[in-house]
Amino acid sequence: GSHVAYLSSRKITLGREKQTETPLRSPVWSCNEWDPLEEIIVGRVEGAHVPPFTVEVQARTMKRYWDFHIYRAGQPYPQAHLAKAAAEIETFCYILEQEGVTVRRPAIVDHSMEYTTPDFRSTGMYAAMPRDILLVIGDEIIEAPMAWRSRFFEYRAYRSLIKEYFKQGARWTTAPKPQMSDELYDKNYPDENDPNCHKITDQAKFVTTEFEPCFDAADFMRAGRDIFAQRSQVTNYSGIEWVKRHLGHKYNIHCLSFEDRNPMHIDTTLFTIAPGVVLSNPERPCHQIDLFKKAGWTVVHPPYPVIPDSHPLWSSSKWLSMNVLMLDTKRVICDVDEIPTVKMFEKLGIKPITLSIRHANSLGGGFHCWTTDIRRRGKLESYL
Ligand code: DAV
Repeated sequence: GSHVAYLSSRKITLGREKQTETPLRSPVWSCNEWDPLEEIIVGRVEGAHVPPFTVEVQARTMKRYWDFHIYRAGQPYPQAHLAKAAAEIETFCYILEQEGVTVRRPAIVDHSMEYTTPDFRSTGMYAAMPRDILLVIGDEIIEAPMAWRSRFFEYRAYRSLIKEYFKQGARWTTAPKPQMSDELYDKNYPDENDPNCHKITDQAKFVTTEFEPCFDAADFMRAGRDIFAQRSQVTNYSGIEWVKRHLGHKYNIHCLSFEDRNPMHIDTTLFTIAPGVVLSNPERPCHQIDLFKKAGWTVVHPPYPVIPDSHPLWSSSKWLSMNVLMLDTKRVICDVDEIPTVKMFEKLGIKPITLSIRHANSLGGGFHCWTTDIRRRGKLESYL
């Protein structure tokens, strides 16, 4: 009797020791954009739908693509184009695997389904850009609240993956769900042809208000203990404040601003590619660039993109050319046709691994947008 009791109490003690001394090693770990990449999520083309042309989508859409969005709202993107994009993304996954990276994919979800909340009604968009929605900080996955109504339920495509990572030891947070009621949007926001457009954006006005916190994960750029954020069309100040308070004293969140009339996602504007090296978009100067210079960082201005005007980019600028994916500080995935950018990396002593995802670019993202880090080998460090 006593022998059994002894064994079982010892078991309990051992169990406790195990919990405190060797916590589960999280499968999720990424602190910056350049540590050696081990595992990644690559987005999906399948099921992509054009979002309803709401005020927040319109604010970010170039006039030449308004008709496209108005006629196709709630419909699939052109099928022949999607087929090409899907093939490009399969090749991208294959190349990543060849480079030793484990590739995971979101689920296939019906984004055409209409949903109604007490505050709004919409159809969905896609699960193409995991960088927009999943913010990985250390061992934690944060699901961003988003700001487009068409992206409210986008997290669903990632839930089976996230639950798997959670079971294996990752931390998992979902930021406060916004209501996305009319108060979150400035319905009088001027479009790019409005003569008041420049005046208003110069006063730092955006299509989203401060009604409630909202942010997209892609408005954050990680460099260890320093994280760079921007107020954009989809990330408001209270959204940045939420991230700051949530992460606490271990991290410095720097709110940066740029010469950019229509900001959305920082990764075509400012990109930390290595310890002490930052790409800064020459067309969108950073008002706080001295922060990097004073810390001894090298500020590199990447060359202008060369993608022709004839190629449709329905939801982004051409600066996807600098939206690259670092496999480590010596290897980068970049666009085969963006030759000036390829040459820039070669000059920096970084080996370009090139391919084209031009049809996938049309959906609004480059290699960085199309992915999100799950695991990079490295430590949480201070580089600034
Ligand atoms: O430069 O238009 C593209 C969005 C990247 N996720 C731009 C931002």
